[in-house]
Amino acid sequence: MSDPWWRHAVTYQVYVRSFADSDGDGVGDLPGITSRLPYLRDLGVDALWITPFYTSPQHDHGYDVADYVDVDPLFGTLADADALVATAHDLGLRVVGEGVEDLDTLEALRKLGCDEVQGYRLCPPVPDVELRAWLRHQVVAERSVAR
Ligand SMILES: [Ca+2]
Repeated sequence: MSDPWWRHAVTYQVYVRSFADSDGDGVGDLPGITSRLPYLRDLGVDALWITPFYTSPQHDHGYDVADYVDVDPLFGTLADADALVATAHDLGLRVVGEGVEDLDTLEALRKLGCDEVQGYRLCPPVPDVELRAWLRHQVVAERSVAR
């Protein structure tokens, strides 16, 4: 069985709206994140997990997406997203894109160069009973490895 990179990575989740504001409008944005990537790398971060930055009416702080394949002007442009991913990779950081609700989003995040993607389309929430069973299985597996 393969051992994926993210199993051992320090992953920093960035909430775009609040992380870093590059233009002084009071809202964090993609260029703001890009400007702080060296700082995150110096902290020992291996990967950046970026919350949704797609076009949205912003009733739910960007999670109410109107267009999964474009950047909300509040957060920047597609060119800003390209620059963020390219800069992250230049610094040796991996990028996780969030909000894969359909195949168009998956393709758009892959085109940007995201190393991993996450979202309901790929991994819908697990029912409580299944999650408890999975956690029990993990604990048993860890105990048997420790012996
Ligand atoms: Ca801003």
